[in-house]
Amino acid sequence: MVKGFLFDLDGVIVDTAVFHFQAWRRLAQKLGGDFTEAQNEQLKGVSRVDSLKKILEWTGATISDEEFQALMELKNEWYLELVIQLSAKDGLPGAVDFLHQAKAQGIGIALGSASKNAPLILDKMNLLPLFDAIIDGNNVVNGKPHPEVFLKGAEALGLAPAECIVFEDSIAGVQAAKSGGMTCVGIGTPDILGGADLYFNALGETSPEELLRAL
Ligand code: B16
Ligand code: MG
Repeated sequence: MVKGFLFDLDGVIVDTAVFHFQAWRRLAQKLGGDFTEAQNEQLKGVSRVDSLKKILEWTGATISDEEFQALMELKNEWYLELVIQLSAKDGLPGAVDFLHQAKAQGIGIALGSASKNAPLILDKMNLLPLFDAIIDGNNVVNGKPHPEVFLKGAEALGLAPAECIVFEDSIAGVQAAKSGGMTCVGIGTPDILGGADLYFNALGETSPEELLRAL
C-alpha cells in the first residue's frame, strides 16, 4: 500500500530545468563549445559536479581542479540569477495543487532532489511547510542514478521503499527510483524517459486519489 510520495524538484514541481540548461550552455559557450537539447536530457537530475564533467567531455576542454571549482561556482551564480525571479506562481501545471491534495489525504511527502539549491527554491515558492522531509544534494554522497536520495527520503518518512511513489522527470532519476525499489511515475514521455511505471506530462493530468486507485 502506498503511504508516501517522493518528489523530484526540478522538472516535476518547478521548471528550473530551463534555467539549468541556459546556465550550463552559457558555460559551455565560454569554454568554446556548445551542446544540444537532446544532450541536455543527460544532465537532468545529475549533480553539479557530474554535469560539469559531462560538459568538459562534450566541449573537449581540459582545466585544472581550481578552474573546475571556479566554473561550478560561476554556473551556480548564473543559475541563481534566474532562480531569484521565481515565485509561488511558477509551479509546473497542477504541481502545487497536487502537493496540497496529497497533504490533505495524509500522504507522507518528501523531496528527493539532486539540487543543493532545493531549500531556497521551495522557500521562494512557499512550499516548505508541505514537506515532511527534504533530502537534496546537500544530504547525499551518491548522486542519481544511485538510489540514495530516495532511500533516505523513504526512511525519513518511516516507510519502506515499496510503500512510496517517486515522481521524476529525468533518466537518471527514474533509474534511481527503480533500483531503490519504488514505483516511479515519469513526468514526460516514455520515448525520452524509459523505465517508469506510468507517465504524465505534468502532475495536473492526475491526482493523488486517482494514482492510489490505479497503483
Ligand atoms: P544544483 P533535481 C537537479 O535537480 C537538476 O535536474 C540538475 O540539472 C542539476 O544539475 C542538479 O539538480 C544539481 O543542482 O546545481 O542546484 O545543486 O531534478 O534532482 O531536482
Ligand atoms: Mg528533475
